[in-house]
Amino acid sequence: MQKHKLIVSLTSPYARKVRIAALEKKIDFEMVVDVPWNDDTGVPQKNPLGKVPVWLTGDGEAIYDSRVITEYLETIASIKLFPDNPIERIKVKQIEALADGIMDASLCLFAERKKRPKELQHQWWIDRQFGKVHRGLAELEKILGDKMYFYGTEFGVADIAVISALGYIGLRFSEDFTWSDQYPTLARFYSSMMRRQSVKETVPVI
Ligand SMILES: N[C@@H](CCC(=O)N[C@@H](CS)C(=O)NCC(=O)O)C(=O)O
Repeated sequence: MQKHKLIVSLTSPYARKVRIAALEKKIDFEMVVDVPWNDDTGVPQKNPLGKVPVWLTGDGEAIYDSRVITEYLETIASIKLFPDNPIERIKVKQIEALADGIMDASLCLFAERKKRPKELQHQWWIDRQFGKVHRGLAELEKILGDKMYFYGTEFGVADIAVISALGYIGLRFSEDFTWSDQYPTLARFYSSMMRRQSVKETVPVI
């Protein structure tokens, strides 16, 4: 059986989610950088959707979509990042889905505003995506309140997903959207999470 591998790009917030989870769980894995936007990418051979992250198990099986991978990792390591109780688990997965949705909208915004020529950009689409980001962040502020973690008293997948979403917004929109000024509760959360080694060492880089 070979070592587990994780195919990533270093800016992907979804890949960051999985990297943080695997580091927290102390899983021994090899990280392989393969940018899915490059012409020579091998990602579509592992994931027909052509997206990272992709987790390759020791048997060579490809597992994709970060939400599926975080569930999978729960089955191979004893350190837990989800509650066992199915109803409580849904609460965590709901926050993970919200953070992932903020990432989805942020990626759409990045593609529309930074990759599409200015004259072809669609303001209606941009406003719609910003609406999702702002409503999502406001909801996350409400959920966190004065707590330290998004669920319960221990660090888990909900925290990891929110960290990854916030890190991505900071990476892509630092010139015109300072999320930390507008969402101080999330800013307090992010800076306290930055003390964790897994969070520090996965900060996105261009
Ligand atoms: N729902 C997927 C989203 C993954 C995703 O969109 N990854 C981006 C990188 S941030 C990607 O690979 N995009 C390439 C493409 O869409 O062709 C997940 O959670 O893993």
